[in-house]
Amino acid sequence: MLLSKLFIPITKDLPAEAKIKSHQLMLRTGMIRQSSAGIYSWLPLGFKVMKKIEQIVREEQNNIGAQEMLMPTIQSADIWKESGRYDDYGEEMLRISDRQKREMLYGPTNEEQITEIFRSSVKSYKLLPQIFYHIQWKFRDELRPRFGVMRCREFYMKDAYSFDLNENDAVSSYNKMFCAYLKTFQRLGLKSIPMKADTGPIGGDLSHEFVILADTGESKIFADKRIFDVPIDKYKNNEASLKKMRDDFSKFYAVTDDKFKSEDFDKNVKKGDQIQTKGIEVGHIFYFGDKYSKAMNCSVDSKDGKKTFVKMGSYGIGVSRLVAAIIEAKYLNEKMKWPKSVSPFDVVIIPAINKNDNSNLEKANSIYEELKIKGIDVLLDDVEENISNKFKKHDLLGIPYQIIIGSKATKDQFEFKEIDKDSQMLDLNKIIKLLKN
Ligand code: P5A
Repeated sequence: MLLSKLFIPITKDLPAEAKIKSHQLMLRTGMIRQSSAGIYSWLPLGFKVMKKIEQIVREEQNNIGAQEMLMPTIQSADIWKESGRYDDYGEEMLRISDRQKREMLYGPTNEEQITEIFRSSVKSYKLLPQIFYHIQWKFRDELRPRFGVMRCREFYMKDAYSFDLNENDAVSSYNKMFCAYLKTFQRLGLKSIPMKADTGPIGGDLSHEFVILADTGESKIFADKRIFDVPIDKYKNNEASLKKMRDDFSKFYAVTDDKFKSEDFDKNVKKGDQIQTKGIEVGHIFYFGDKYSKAMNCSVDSKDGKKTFVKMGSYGIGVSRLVAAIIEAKYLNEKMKWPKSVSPFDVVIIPAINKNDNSNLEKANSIYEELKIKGIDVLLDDVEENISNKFKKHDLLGIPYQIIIGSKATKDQFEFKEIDKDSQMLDLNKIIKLLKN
């Protein structure tokens, strides 16, 4: 992509409500534009990052055999009346009526809808277990939307739903998802900690929030610091190994503030290992047994012919929130620092462009073409602008690698720089090798 063709409407005047760095940086780099309170448009740069995050989330869901589908954003109130949540959900739910005066709503989550789909087509235990997911917009009429896309009203979520015959199997599904979440956040360059948490309006009694540490986070967390050292790569993708992983994490105290009791904290964690800090909730998983299946009469015939209400869990990742959460976890001074896996571009070529001499731009162009052929997602800064302004801009954008075509460049050696490291002179083959790795 040529920078001259990329729509990045840089905003200099920040609104007063942009209090945290991720919100400010997302506005400054034209990633998002507010359309009304807590509702945003995603402009090309922001959208590109969000799509990369979405794809990693998708791959890790597919890896555990979850099946992707797509449910609508607008739901009928009838199924919510069946589950009993139509009234319980309160003012956070955006209620709509259509021209026939039918009560509809913009989905804040999809437990009812997936249960309705499941009950009308699955009748036998033989089709269990099943895990479905979709990646879809949600609406929650938050009283105080804030921090940009971190807590907004319209947001993009991956939500998955598991169906099992009994509690034992359902806990295996829960463990699979637990592990998939840790892997997903790791691929996004984040260290996430699973914390025992309250279940709120989703319900059930088993739940973990996945939290990443950040001073600006809204979740207060209390943990044994040794939980940070539990490795996640050594566990295999089989039932026993996944159970072991969850057990290994469960050995260490880690809770959000609604589960916190100071006497438990002191009893379970020695003083030197206690951490109390803040974090951002990027995912939340729930096991709620037959809460929805019973209320909505969703049962299957078990082996002995008895009707059994299926045991369900639901599992959410805040895909749009993650864009802000990654910035919040990684930024340094005024600079963004994208992990390679989600950076809007793999590399940027920065030629020093001189009005009377085209040679740097020509060199940059031929490197650009070569990198594109090699499948590298490359941005070429072809804008005629002072080189120090260019560096400032790219510091702000946080693309992890730069190829600088200036006075140091020779016929076949170019200055290659990894963000926050010293640059080195390399030929194009070496650069391609490094970028491919
Ligand atoms: C799990 C999937 C649920 O809704 N039902 C389906 C369950 N859980 S949750 O914890 O309420 O939300 C899941 C994740 O969505 C993100 N999130 C938000 N992101 C931006 N703005 C919001 N207002 C918002 N609310 C929730 C969080 O990452 C949360 O973990």
